Amino acid sequence: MRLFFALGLEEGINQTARAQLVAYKNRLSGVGHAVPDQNLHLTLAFLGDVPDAYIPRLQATVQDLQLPAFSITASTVEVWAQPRIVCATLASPPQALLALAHHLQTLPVWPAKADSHAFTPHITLRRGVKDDDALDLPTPPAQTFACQRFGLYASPSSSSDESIPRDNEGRALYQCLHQFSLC
Ligand code: 3AM
Repeated sequence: MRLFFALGLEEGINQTARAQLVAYKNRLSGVGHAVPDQNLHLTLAFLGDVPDAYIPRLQATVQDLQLPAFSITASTVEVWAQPRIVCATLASPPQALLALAHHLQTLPVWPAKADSHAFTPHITLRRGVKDDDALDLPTPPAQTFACQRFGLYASPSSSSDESIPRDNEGRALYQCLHQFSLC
């Protein structure tokens, strides 16, 4: 299964912030295509294809991490050429977020896929952005999210996979396999 750890940003206290970010994402019509509302997340570590037999050990290892909760403020928007996305970014990522991501990227049981880019926390809002799409994006309203838990998510390995859940527009949805609490 193709797996990644992410902040789902779905804690009850985040409802207003999440709704505002969703509204902002959906307002940028004409700039690529919006990710489904339910898929909004901040990736902490992308593990790639993990054999099912490893998943219980992965969960047990992560369950034992005792790492602190924190909050993040998404206040800036960026357009990245590779991959072609619009994303919300953090002006100052907290140290606790960077430490959590580092732990999850370096688990001995299944280290994350090496990435040529430095880890830059971001929330993908739209994909398939073209070069001249993204000029003059409106500034997003700054949104603060409490991060009290994170999840292990499965993403489809191929767009034609018929077993994966989809929204009512047929877009593939990530599946949260397990949630982990921060202290
Ligand atoms: O939406 P974001 O960028 O947070 O980009 C993919 C997405 O993250 C990322 O994993 C998340 C769920 O699919 N991803 C996919 N393939 C990747 C790869 N080979 C990857 N990240 C790093 N390396």
